Amino acid sequence: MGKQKIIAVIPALNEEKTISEVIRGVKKYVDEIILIDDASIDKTAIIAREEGAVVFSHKQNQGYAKSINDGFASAAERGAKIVLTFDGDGQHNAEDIPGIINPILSKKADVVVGKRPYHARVAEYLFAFMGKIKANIDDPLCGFKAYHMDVYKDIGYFDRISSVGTQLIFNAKKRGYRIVQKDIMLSKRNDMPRFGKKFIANWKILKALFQILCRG
Ligand SMILES: Nc1nc2c(ncn2[C@@H]2O[C@H](COP(=O)(O)OP(=O)(O)O)[C@@H](O)[C@H]2O)c(=O)[nH]1
Ligand SMILES: [Mg+2]
Repeated sequence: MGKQKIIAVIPALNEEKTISEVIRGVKKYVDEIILIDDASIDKTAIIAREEGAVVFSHKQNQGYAKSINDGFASAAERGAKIVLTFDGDGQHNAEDIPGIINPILSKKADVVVGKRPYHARVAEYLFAFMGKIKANIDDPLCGFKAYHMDVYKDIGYFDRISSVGTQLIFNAKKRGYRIVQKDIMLSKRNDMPRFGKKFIANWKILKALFQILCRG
């Protein structure tokens, strides 16, 4: 049996301060890195390309979920067997990648969801409560996840409802795929989250929560 191609998809918005180190770390564990630059106004795309990532740049900001949609489509075209999503801001630690990927490599899981030590926002606690009830997942909003490509191909899309990166795991659960959780480390971000200030970020998460409950 041949080696399974592993591709990391990194959504990034104005992450020029951290992206170089993030790519260098992730590169050690995956075959390719696809970075979706969502109309960054800084050097994110240039640096990512220099570091060897395949970079797609949106002309206008299309958001986190749409960016990962594009990343998955490209990963499928490039023959990925496993896709990993990872943040570009340095909050995730690349040393956690083997722990996230190994359950899929050893066929013990179809999807692996990272579990952060704490939630950053009030709305995340509500979302996590729903995730626990619906799919027994403690941290559905964690951006660090791995998927066997068969799951994505079976379902046919990553996200259609701006679910902050969660629709595929809920669909996977519905179809009976095996989902495993792994504790991950979480570093502090020294500047503003790109997801928005407190109120905006909480609002986006609440909207995603209703979308999953009504249409997910
Ligand atoms: N492509 C894209 N990436 C985004 C967007 N907003 C945030 N990100 C990226 O998604 C990751 C997580 O975002 P972040 O703001 O750190 O969320 P937090 O960790 O929940 O505070 C980072 O790599 C961001 O650069 C967006 O609108 N588009
Ligand atoms: Mg972050």
